[in-house]
Amino acid sequence: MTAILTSNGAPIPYTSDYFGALTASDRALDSAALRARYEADGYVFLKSAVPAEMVLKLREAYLAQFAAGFCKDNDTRRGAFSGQMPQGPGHGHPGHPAHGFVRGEAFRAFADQPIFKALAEIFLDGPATRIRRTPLRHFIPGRKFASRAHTDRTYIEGVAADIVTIWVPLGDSPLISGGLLYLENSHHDGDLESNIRTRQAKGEAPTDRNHDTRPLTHDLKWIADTTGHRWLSADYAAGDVVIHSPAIVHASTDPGDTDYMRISTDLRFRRADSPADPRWSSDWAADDGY
Ligand SMILES: O=C(O)CCC(=O)C(=O)O
Repeated sequence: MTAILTSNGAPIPYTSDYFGALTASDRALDSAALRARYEADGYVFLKSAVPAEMVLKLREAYLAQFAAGFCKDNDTRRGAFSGQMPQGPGHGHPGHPAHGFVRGEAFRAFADQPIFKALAEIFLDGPATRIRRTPLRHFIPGRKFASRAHTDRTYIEGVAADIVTIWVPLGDSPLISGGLLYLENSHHDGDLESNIRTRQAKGEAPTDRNHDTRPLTHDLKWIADTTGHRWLSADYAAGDVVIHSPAIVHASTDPGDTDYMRISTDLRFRRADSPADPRWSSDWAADDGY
């Protein structure tokens, strides 16, 4: 493991001052115990929650949409990057494979499996409806591009108790390939977002995107130093999922020294009796502005 990681190019030392381990929960816990973990930690990390083979098949089906030569050795099952960038529209824009894939039968059938709804219903403590807009993320080694620190509630309307995200890595997703990180206990830090918003307004919060104030920052070291919270990481395997609260800050690092591509999806559910955010009622497109 390299001693310095980056996120959107901003460095963060890979030390115990900045990083800790995500704690996996036992799948055998009953609903009340899982809810208690969610309440306490802001996330529940479940190993092997869905069959790895099903996840790997979806990964393969997605990568098969790209032109020959994109995957190393044309091995769409493993999904290593050949070094040959795809031509055409940017990720998730109309005409890009991800745009068509989230509208296709294989992806919908995956997202609509009863296991995900059943998990959501545990954490929402009642009937859940899947939110249609479902981003497909794909990070290509060699590029300094990662998820910026943010909370989901910045992007989707609704109170925290009414919405839950199930983050599903589509394939293995170790830290070196940019697996998701959670800012420890940030969901319990009531002043965190407002403090950072104040600093953003004064121009004191580092950003690589002046036009977009929704992310808290791209600088994961700065936010850890500023808030006193560490980043929690895991070497996710195909089949693992993390259920997370709309109030927990999360982000990712740039892919490091690996050719393996991190692909994942965020399934979102709301309580069936809560209001729907109309912006999230269509299929995801990277240029939909939400
Ligand atoms: O996969 C990512 O990098 C971002 C995921 C995310 O923001 C989410 O699941 O809410």
